[in-house]
Amino acid sequence: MYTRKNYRKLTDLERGTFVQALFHVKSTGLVDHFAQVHSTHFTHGIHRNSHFLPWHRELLLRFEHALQEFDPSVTIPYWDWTVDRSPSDPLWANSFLGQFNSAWGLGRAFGGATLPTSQQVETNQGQGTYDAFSQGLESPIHGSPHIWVGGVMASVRAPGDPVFYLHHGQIDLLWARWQLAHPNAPFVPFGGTPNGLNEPLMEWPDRTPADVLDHHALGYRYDFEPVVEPVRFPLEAVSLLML
Ligand SMILES: [Cu+2]
Repeated sequence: MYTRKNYRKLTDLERGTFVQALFHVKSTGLVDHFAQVHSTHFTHGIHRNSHFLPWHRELLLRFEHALQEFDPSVTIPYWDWTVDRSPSDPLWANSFLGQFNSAWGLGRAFGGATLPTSQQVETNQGQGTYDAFSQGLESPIHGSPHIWVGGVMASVRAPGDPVFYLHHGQIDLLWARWQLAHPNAPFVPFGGTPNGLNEPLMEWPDRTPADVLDHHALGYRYDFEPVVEPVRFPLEAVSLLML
C-alpha cells in the first residue's frame, strides 16, 4: 500500500522526482493522450453523472502507475485549495508546477473564480447519499479550481496541465473521506447512461465503478487515514501454536 500526500508534505527529493516523472510521461505522449481521452468523453458519462468520481479515480490510478514506471516511489500528491489559495504558494514555485506553464504552453491565468472553502467542503461531506454528495462535489467545488487556474486547466483538455492530477487527487481524497464516514451508503446511479455500478467506464470497457469503490483495494491510502498495521504474532507464540 502506498500513500498519497499533500504536496506540502513532500521532501525536496520527492518533489524533484515527481517533476522528473511528469516530464517523462509527457515525453511518452501520455499527458497529451489523457488530455485527448478526457476531451473525447467530456460530455458523455464522465461528468454530471454517477461515473464522475469512479472515472476520474481510474484516470488518476492509470496516470500514477505510469509515473511509477519511471520511479516506483512516486505517488500523486494532492492540492488542498481550502488552504493553498494564492499564486504565491509553493505549489506554483518555478521549481515545482510553475515551470510547466511556459514549458508546456498552459496559458494559466489565475483568479477567474473563487476557490472552495473548508466550510463548503464540510457541508458537502455531510450529505447522506452518494448522488447528492457527488453532484455537490462536482459542482461547484470541483469546478472552481479548474476555472481559478485558467488556460488549459479550464478547458476540456484539462489533464494537459499537471495540476489537474493534484486537484483531482484532492477530489478523490474527499470521496474516500466521505466513503469512510458513510460506509453503508450505496452507489446511486444518476445522469445519462452508462451510469450503473456494473456498467463499463468510458474508454476502459473492462473497468466499472464497482472495481474502484475501495481505494485501499487499488493499493493506496491518503496521509490523513490511520495506518493499520498487520497483526503479527511473536515468533515464540507462533511456535507454541504449532505444537
Ligand atoms: Cu474531468
